[in-house]
Amino acid sequence: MLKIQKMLVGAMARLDETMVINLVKQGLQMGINPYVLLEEIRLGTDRVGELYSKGEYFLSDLIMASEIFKDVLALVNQDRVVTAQTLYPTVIFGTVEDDIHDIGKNITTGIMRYNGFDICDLGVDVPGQKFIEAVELYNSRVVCLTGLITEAFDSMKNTIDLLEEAGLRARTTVIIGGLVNESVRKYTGANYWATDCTKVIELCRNILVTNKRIVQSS
Ligand code: B12
Repeated sequence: MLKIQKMLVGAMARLDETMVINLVKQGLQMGINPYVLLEEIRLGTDRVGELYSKGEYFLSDLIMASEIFKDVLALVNQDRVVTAQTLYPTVIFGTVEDDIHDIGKNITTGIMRYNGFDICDLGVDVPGQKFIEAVELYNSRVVCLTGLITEAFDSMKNTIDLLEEAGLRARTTVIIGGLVNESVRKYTGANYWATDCTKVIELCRNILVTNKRIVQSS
């Protein structure tokens, strides 16, 4: 790993905004993939979360972490050309009910749009019924759910149950992301889980182009 990347993790964990921004600028000038830089910053936010859990950081520090992340995203997106033409059917995306974390969602939808996916982003704290309405409206085959707090797992499950009740489950693939794992996938009934936002591109291509669902090995 390059020195710059290691330094990014530490700078984010210390919430040193000036340092984070300078390192990102340097990284971009060196031609490092922006998403590699974002991933290091994400690792730094994990450290922020740990310190918050231990009572060493406070809510204001979580807010600071999200502000730094937003500034970095703005910097990274500054010179990006948005893909004009979308290549695939609409993917429905949202942070589930009771949860307002949206940084990971915004990064993932950004990457997907850049790769030619049309995204209907429902925002944060989205009630299950809104996802159902969007699936019906866009005739979508993929729903992506973000959740970072424990309460989000029930909201994800509820959303998937509602898809079932509406008779839409069989034709809809549900991918969950955020602070999730295989146990959460099983609990919620989702088809896939991912914490690496780049994986979603391959998954969605398989589903939308070849109409193929692969069995997830975690
Ligand atoms: C920043 C932050 C906040 C910000 C959020 C700002 C925002 N606009 O998003 C603010 C300050 C608002 C906040 C509030 C709260 N937070 Co908070 N927060 C965080 C923190 C530090 C970082 C989260 C983050 O943005 N990470 C960076 C992004 C890039 O990572 P990511 O979301 O995981 O996304 C990546 C992947 O998961 C993936 N991805 C994301 N979505 C999807 C979807 C799909 C389909 C796919 C494929 C991939 C994918 O792509 C991304 C890039 O790789 C985490 C700590 C942590 N370890 O995560 C705590 C954390 C999530 N928060 C926590 C808590 C407790 C709270 C509060 C309850 C605090 C409070 N007392 O009020 C509230 C909850 C509010 C609510 N109802 O949602 C806990 C949750 C614990 C739990 N298990 O429930 C954590 C884990 C901190 C901790 N260790 O205690 N928080």
